[in-house]
Amino acid sequence: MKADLQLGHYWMPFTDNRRFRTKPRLVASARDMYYTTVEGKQVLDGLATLWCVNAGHCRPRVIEAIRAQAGELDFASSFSLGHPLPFRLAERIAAIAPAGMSQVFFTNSGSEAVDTALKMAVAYHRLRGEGTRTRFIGRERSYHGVNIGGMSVGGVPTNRKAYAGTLLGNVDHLRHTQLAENAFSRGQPARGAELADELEQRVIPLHDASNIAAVIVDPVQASGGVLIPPQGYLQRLREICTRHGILLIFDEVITGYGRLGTPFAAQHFGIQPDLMTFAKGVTSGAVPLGGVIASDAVHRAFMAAKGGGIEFFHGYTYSGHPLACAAGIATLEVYEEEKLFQNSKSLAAYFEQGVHSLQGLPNVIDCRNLGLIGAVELAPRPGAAGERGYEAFEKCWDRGVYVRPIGDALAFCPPLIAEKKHLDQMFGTVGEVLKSLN
Ligand code: PXG
Repeated sequence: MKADLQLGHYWMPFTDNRRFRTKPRLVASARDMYYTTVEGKQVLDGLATLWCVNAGHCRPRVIEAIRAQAGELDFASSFSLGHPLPFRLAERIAAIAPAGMSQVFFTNSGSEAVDTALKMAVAYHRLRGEGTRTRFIGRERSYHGVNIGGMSVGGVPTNRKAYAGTLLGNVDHLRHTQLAENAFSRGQPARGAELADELEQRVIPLHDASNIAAVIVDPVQASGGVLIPPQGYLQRLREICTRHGILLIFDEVITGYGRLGTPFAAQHFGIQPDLMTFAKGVTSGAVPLGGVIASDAVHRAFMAAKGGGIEFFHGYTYSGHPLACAAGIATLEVYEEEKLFQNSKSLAAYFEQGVHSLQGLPNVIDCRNLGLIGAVELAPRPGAAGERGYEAFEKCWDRGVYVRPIGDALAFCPPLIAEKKHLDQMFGTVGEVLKSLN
C-alpha cells in the first residue's frame, strides 16, 4: 500500500467497502495478461478484468490511437452535428455483425445499451401501429446492467431486492436454465431446451403477445453465475418470438467480441436476434463504450416514419465520443490482425479441459464452460453462502491469479490473447487453492 493513499473517500461500486479497507487489493499497472500491484506483485488477469479486456492490457496500438485522438479532437457532439469516427467504427462493427444487422447506435456502457435497446423495441412497435406492445420479458439470473430498465428485466435477486418498489411493472421473467442434472456438462448442456417453451405456454397466454415488446436474454449468463444455455434453447426462443411478433434482444455485453470464438454469440449459435447490445470488449476496456446493433428491419421502421424529424428521441451527450471510437477502431484492428477470435476458438478445448480438471476437488459441485468462459461452483458453507467462494478468490489473488467470485462460484474469462501456459497457471493455482480450502 502507498503510505499516502487515503481509502476513506472513494465509495467503490459493487464492493464490500468495509471489508476492502481491511485488506485492499490495488493495481498499479497492467500489460497483456498481467497486472502489477502497488506492491510490485504480478497477477494473472483470469477474468479479462470484468469480462472486457479481450485484447489484453495496454496494447500499444490502442493506447497510441487514444493518445493521438486526444490531441486531435477531444470531443464533438453527435447531436445533429457529427465527426467521422463513430461512422467509421459503426461501419467496422456492422462488417462483423450478423448479416442484416448493420445499424449501430452508441452509448457509453452496457447498462445504457440495454435501456436503449428496450426503448428502441417499444418505439419500433409504436411506429408500426402496435403501441400496446410495451411489456418486456427477462429471465431469472440474467444481468442486464444497473439502470432502471436493465435492473427490471434482470434477474439477479441481490441487485433487485433493495429497489423493488422502483422496478418497472411491465416485466415478466422466464425461468433460468440451471438444471442439477446438467452438472459437469462440457459445453452446452444436453437437457433443458424445453425451458424456452415457458414463453409460449405461460407468458404469452398470460399477457397476450399484443402487449409484449421484447424478450431479452444474455446468451451466456455470465455475472448471474456463468450459466450455459442448453442445446436448442436459444433457437426455440427465437422461433417463439418470431411466431408472435416479439423482438428478441441478445445482450452481448460479455459474449460479444470473440468470447465464443465468433464476433458475437449470435453467430456461434446461428441465431439472428432483432437487437444486440454490446460494450466491454469493443474497446477491450480501454475507454468506456457501448451500443446497440439493430436489424435493418427495425431500423427501416424508424427511417420510414411519416413526417420527418428526429426518428428516435434518445441519446447520450457522449454517444460516439471521439476517444472511445478511436479506441474501438484500434481494438477491432488488433482483433483482426492478431486473429484473436480464432485464438479464442482454438483455445476453447484446452480451456474446457482446464475447467473440468477441477472436478473431484473438495467442495466442487459443478464445472461448466463455453468458448473462453467458464466457472467452477463450490458447495456453500452451511449458513454462510458466498464465503467459500470469496475466500477462494482472496487466496487465488494472494497466489497471483485473479478470478471472480460469484456467490460460491469462481468465474474464468481470460483475455483472448491467452496462451496455454496462462491457462495452466490459472487452473493450477485455483486447483491448489481449492485443495487448501476448508
Ligand atoms: N449486460 C451484461 C450482460 C453485462 O454483463 C451489463 C449489461 C452492464 O454493462 P455496464 O457497462 O453498464 O457495467 C453487463 C456488465 C460482475 C459484473 O460482477 C458484470 C458486469 C458489470 C459489473 C460487474 O460479474 N457486467
